[in-house]
Amino acid sequence: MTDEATTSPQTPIAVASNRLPFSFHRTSKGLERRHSPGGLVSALEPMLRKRGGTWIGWPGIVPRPSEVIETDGASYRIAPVLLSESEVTRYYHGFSNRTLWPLFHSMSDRARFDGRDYAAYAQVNERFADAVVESAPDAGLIWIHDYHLLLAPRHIRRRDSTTPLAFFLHVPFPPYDMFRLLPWDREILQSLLACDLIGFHVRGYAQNFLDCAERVLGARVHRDAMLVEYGDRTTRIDAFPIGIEFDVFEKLAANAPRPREIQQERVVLGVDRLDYTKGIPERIQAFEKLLERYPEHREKVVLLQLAVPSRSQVNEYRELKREIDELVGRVNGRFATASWSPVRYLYRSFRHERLASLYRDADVALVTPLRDGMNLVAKEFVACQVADPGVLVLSSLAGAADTMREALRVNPYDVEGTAEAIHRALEMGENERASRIAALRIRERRDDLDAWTTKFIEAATIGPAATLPLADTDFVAWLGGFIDDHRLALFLDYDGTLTPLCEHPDQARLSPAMRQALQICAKRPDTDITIVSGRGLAGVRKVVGEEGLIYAGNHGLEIEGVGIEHFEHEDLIHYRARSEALADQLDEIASHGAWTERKGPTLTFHFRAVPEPVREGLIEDARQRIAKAGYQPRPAHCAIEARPPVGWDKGRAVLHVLRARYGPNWSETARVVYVGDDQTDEDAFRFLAGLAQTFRVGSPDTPTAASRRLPDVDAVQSLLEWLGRRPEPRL
Ligand code: ADQ
Repeated sequence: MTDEATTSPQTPIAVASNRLPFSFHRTSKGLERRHSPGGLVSALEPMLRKRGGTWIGWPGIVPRPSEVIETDGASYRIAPVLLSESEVTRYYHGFSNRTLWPLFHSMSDRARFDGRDYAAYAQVNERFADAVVESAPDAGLIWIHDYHLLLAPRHIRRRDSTTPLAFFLHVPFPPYDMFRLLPWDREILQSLLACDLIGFHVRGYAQNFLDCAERVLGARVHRDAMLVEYGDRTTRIDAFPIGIEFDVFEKLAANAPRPREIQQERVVLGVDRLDYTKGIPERIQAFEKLLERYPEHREKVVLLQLAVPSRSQVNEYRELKREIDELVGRVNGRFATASWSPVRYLYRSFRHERLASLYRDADVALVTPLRDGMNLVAKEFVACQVADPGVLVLSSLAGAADTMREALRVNPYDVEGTAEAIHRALEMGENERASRIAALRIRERRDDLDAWTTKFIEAATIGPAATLPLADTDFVAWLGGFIDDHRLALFLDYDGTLTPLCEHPDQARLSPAMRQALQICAKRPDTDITIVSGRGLAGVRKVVGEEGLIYAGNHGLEIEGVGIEHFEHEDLIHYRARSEALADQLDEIASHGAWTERKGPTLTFHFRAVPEPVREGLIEDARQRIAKAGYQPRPAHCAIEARPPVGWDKGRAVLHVLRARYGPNWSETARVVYVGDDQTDEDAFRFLAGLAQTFRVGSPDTPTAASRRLPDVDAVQSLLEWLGRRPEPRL
């Protein structure tokens, strides 16, 4: 893909969303292509039509062998992603619409968590990612849309590291307390943070995302600059409130004939996809309350509710339809007269021309979702007010409420309050109506769809955001309150943590600056340092060479140092001789630069220098020999450790040090910080979860149980420097 950092307005864009702008339906005459309903398509189709590029998406049907998915006729390329029936069930109806949709709308009681749905979702997302990379090699920007494709960015980034990659979420991003219900919260955040830019409708959602990145992943978050640093990437986070094609709706409204649905009564209009987030039952109840409280509206006002069918395979949606049918029946049964029915409910899709005339001629638009990313209906209504101005009643829980301040705000759960707002809207004088609508129209005309896409694309292609160097404020935020007035028990791995990883362990030396930082910490009377290494005890002592520390060698099987008695795991005695014999056996296969490090009761088989083609075979051979000798083969950095199966690891070693040093109630005395970069440090991270602040050094791609990450050895040095100069506690 292109290397260019910036994108001219003509640069083709790859857009990926669950749905293509049209979907296919099986009819007696074969497959029929229909415009896809919903806000996302309304938003993106005009943009691609104008700019060109590729749209990657699912055509909405599982074709039979004889059926052809016809993708001609658009002014941009279409790349369909085909799904099997079971993928549609699990990825789309399942994880997307039964897990993410309700959860992201903060309706957790409706959310279902099923590992099989998630697995299918992950697999389908990978397929979308492949389709993006393969079908749009010329793209200057890859723009992924919405909650169906949260896991796509990470796969795309793996295959293409240079093209600007951006994500826009059309639904709300939930608060931390809601988001963390998701068993796959980390995976989703990690994937999104492969992007250069993540856009949300409003600032509140962006702030929720920042909270989650910080609290779930331990990422570094800059709230003022709206940046998230995670591993080696910095991602911009921002609010981009979506707009509509204002002039198109305005023109449609100016030219459309009077709709036959509107007769002599005054009209309160609702227009929605049939969805439980849209608050349709609550709205009908509010209208019922209006008629109850203000009888003067009877026979003079109707609620005209249009609902476009949506997700009818999902049970909740079928139930909702039944619920609405019953409610409409109840209200009509209660108030209808021979010449008037209060609620007119039309369950179908309308063409834009018809919608525009209904918006124009309605007296009140009732846009009362229980939660909504933005809500385009509110904006379309405003654009269509070209004649007698109507009144917009808007839910404060829609993203649109953030900017559409001049609307009458309601809490949709407050049925009485909503009834009052409808009454007020119906009674409002022309001057007030005109003033409110004029202000709304000025904003929506200015912040239209074109302005939105331009602003988003500009932000997405501005070039990578700089990573700010770690500052004291970061360490204060992470550790200040945690350590507070306690002693600090600091545990540090050596290779890859205090020194960069080297070809040969002998080359891994402490830099003078790192040594100085270590010495300053070690001198503090309130700090105890333990070096926990996979090296043998004598080896690690020698290479660090500092007095006044505790050393734990062989992953903590041997421990000695200030303030504690020498410790050696009781079973080790049986392994010293066996370890030598195993090392001899491994030496027999140590070709192509592989070698065996003898560390007393344990050993490490290094294969960093071994060329790829022979590596796999060699590793397998070594693993087998290690296992046969009664050791556990454990993966390490370009090496395999042979560990005695004695049920001991770095985690248990840390606990041993803490108890030996501070007694069984060590947590009253000391606060524990552990920093490591290796797979073997994961034992300590898991063990110390909840007991310590743990830092994993290195690539963001490696899964970790640590509470935070540090990008590299330099960051470890900054941490030590801060620990060395932090204020003395009142011990
Ligand atoms: P949706 O949940 O689909 O979109 P919304 O923004 O209201 O919600 O858009 C609905 C679209 O469908 C509008 O363009 C409307 O005109 C159209 N529509 C509704 N009823 C119709 C009917 N009976 N016939 C024909 N058309 C109908 C998601 C998010 C929103 C976000 C958008 C865009 O849930 O919060 O605003 O994406 O980002």
